[in-house]
Amino acid sequence: MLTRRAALMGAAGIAALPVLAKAAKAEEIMDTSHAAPVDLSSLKRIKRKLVRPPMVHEHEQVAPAEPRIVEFEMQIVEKEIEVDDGAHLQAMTFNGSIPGPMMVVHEGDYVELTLFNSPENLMQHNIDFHAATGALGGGSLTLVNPGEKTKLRFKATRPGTFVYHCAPGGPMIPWHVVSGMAGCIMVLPRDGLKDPEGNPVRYDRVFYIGENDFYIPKDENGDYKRFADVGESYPDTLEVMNGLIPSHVVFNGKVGALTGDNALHASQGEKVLFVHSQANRDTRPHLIGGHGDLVWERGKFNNPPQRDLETWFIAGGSAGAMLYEFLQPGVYAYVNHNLIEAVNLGATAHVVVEGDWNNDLMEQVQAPVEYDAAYEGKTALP
Ligand SMILES: [Cu+2]
Repeated sequence: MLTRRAALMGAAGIAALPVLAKAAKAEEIMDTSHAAPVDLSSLKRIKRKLVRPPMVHEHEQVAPAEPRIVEFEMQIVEKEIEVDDGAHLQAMTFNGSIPGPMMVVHEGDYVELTLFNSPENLMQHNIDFHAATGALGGGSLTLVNPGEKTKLRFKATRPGTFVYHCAPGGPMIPWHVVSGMAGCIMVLPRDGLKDPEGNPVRYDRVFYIGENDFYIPKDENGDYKRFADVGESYPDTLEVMNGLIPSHVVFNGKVGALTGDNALHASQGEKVLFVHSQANRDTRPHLIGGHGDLVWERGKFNNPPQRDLETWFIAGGSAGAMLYEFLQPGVYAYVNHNLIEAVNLGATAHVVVEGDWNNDLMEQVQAPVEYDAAYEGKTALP
């Protein structure tokens, strides 16, 4: 382990040194070994295998029984990804994906996560759950060196969608987050979601959209720089990060991750729950051609959802949820409605919906055709 850590310090440069020292100290302060033991032996255990976003693992919308201990495993993977043509990011990821996989439990359940920091990695990592209580969201109990694993259990006491992210200390925190280390957990009410009147709400599918701002440095010719590993990428990336102007703003790790051949699919009449997280920066999702039927803008299910929103707000460091029943077939664009970020920087997804067109909701009464400007159209002007 010492060799790995020494290698890391060499690679990341002296800038990272005090930060690592600080992180290690925080870990030492958090000694919980003298706390009274808790007996959870009567609780049922269930294992959930995490899947790659935008998909979400199998789960019940209404909890079937008493609270359970829900076991998850995640592996931290540092790897290079191509965010756009010629734009490579030395990424840090939960389970190899950006965003990290979405976890689903019910209020009152216990989340038990085994976190593996792969021996091929260079960095220390941990996990801070916004859904958890104490120890910096679990961050100060989960700091692992490359080649180490740890297991954390926390009780999911508040229903809602919550971000989780890596937070190993000091400037490592924003860097790991904007390198991809963030995901989301959804804690459902035990009896499922409800509309503003308290009536049960069910969804037919869930899509998990994780939005990221990336800060990829350029060389003197204006080309994106490519680095040998995360450590080497740090000093230049830090400079771009501190300018607060992202090179990319994307959904699910790269430009085009959810468009074209990678588009999301749904059917007319299906109710789709969109969970949207942004761990670092504010955003404003909008479904072009649709609406937010029910929107838990701040993602917390004890608050009644808002109806019929056109655009909603996800505060940086949070996850929100929106439910929409698709009424028309066709291609919908789900965007960050800062349209520069959506179109020029990457934050766009497509939803392809199968079904039969409803002329009552919309009809093309006249297809585009040339007209005689000498006679027509004049009366349209004021
Ligand atoms: Cu990390």
